[in-house]
Parts: sequence; C-alpha cells; structure tokens
Amino acid sequence: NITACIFDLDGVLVDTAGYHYQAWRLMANDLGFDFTELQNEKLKGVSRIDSLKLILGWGNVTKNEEEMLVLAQKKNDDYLKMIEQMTPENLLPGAFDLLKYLKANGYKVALGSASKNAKLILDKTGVLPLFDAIVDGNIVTSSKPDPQVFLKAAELLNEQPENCVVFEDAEAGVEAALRGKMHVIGVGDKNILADADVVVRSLDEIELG
Ligand code: B16
Ligand code: MG
Repeated sequence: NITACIFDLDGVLVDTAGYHYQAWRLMANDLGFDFTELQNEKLKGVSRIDSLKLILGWGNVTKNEEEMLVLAQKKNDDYLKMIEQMTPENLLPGAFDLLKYLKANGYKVALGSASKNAKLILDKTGVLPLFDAIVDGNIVTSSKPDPQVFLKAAELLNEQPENCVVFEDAEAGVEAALRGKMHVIGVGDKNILADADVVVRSLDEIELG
C-alpha cells in the first residue's frame, strides 16, 4: 500500500533539459565544438560534473580538475540566469494537480533529484510548500542508478521503500527506484522506460480520485 510519492525534478515536474542544453552549448561553442539534442538526452539525470566530462569527451577536449570546476561554474551561472525566468507556468502538464491531490489526500511527498538547483526551481514554480522532504544534488554522493537518492528520501519521510512510488523520466532513475525496492511510474517513452511498473506519457494521464 502506497503512502508516499517521490518525484524526480527535471523531466517529470519541469522541463529544464532545454535550459541545460542551451547553457552547455554556450560552453561547448566557446571551446570550439557543438553537440546535438540527441547527445543531450544522455545528460538527463546525470550530475553536473559527470555531464561536463561527457561533453568534453564528445569534443575531444582535455581539461584538468581545476579548469573543469571553472567551466562547470560558468555553465551554472548561465543556467541560473535562464531559470531565473521560471514561473508556475513552467510546471509540466498535470504536475501541480497531482501534487495538490497527493497533499490533500494525506500522502507524503518528496523530491529525489540530481540537481543542485532543485530547491530554487521548486520555489520559482511555486510548489516548494507541497514537499515534505527534498533530496537533491547537494546531499547525494552516488548518482542514479544508485538508489541512494530515493532511499534517503524514504528515510526522511519515515517510510518503508515498499510503500513508496517514484516518478521518473530517466532510465537510470527507473533502475535506481527498482534497486531501492520501490514502485516506479515512468514518465515518457514506454520503450525507453520498459522496466517501470507503469509508464505514462505525462503526469496529466494519471487519474485522480
Ligand atoms: P544541476 P534530475 C538532473 O536533474 C538533470 O536531469 C541533469 O541534466 C543535470 O545535469 C543534473 O540534474 C544536475 O543539475 O547542474 O542543476 O546541479 O532529472 O535528477 O531532477
Ligand atoms: Mg529527470
């Protein structure tokens, strides 16, 4: 019996992938190369520093640790300028109604995201008060598919994993939820998220009540 819901952020509640892509592209272009939207898919759910390493690899660019930190910082500054404009309108279809419904019906709600900017985004989109716990890139040390992010969320909610359902758009996130012995609803393409218990195209497909 499900008593708690844990949400991924990017790709489930909001669509920030486009902003991440724009900001990383600025960096890549400065370094003299470019990468495609298809390559950008590979960055979903992946931490900032691991994303940077993947992108530098695509451009055959080598940087030392210190240079990488500077590049990651610059990308994040550009990204922060972009998300500064976010409002509740940027919530994906069905997200607000589902969160409100869960709250009104006594479910516990947590966030389980790789992003260090998660809290800011929840605040900008007006849903921060609907969350009982937030586990984000500032807390997590092992990225998805490691289940740490979701197990930590269950722990903060004081819930057993088997009573939690995770909402995820990334393959690695679905795997993380399953490894954590949780239920998982995939949000996106059912061919990519084949291991999820249920797959919806978007949160507004979920029937409330
Ligand atoms: P930041 P999620 C992930 O969020 C994004 O999907 C991924 O593209 C991004 O690199 C990562 O957060 C880190 O984000 O640079 O803001 O710390 O899908 O786990 O909510
Ligand atoms: Mg995601």
